[in-house]
Amino acid sequence: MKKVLLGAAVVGALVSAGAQAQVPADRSIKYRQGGFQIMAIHFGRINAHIKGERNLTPAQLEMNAQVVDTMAKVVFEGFVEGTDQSANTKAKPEIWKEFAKFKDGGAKLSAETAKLVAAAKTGDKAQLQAAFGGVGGACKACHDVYRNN
Ligand code: ASC
Repeated sequence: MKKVLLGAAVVGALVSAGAQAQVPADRSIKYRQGGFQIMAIHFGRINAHIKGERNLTPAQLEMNAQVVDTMAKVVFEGFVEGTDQSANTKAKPEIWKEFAKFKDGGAKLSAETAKLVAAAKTGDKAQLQAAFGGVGGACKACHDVYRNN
C-alpha cells in the first residue's frame, strides 16, 4: 500500500512538473498581470476610503484588504523562469538572477498585506492609513528594482 502511494506521489510530481514546464510564457505573464490588476483595484478602493472619496463599510474594507492579501501571494506564482523573454512584460531579468531576494520582497509584501487586513478589521482610519503606507512601500521597493517602467 505504501509503495502504491509513493508511486502515485512520484507520478503526480512528474505530471505537475511537466505541466508547469509546458505553460507558455505569455500565460504566466497574463496570470501575474491579472493578479496585479486585481490587487491595484482593491488597493485603490481602500485608498479612496482613506481619502474620503468613498465610505466603505468595515466588511467592505476587510474584503478589499483580503483580496490585496491574497493577490500578494498569487502574483508570485506567475514569475516562472524564462518569462522575462517577452515584449509583453516589464519584469526585469534580475528577478531570476536573484530569485531568493525577489521572493523575500514577496514575503515582505505579504507581511504588510496581513497588517492591512488586521487594520481593516478595526475600521480605524489612522491604522488603515499606516498599514496602507506599509503595503505601498513594499510594492514600490520591488517595482523600483525589478520592474521596467
Ligand atoms: C498601487 C499600484 C502600485 C502601488 C505602488 C505603491 O496602487 O498600482 O503599483 O500602489 O504605486 O508605491
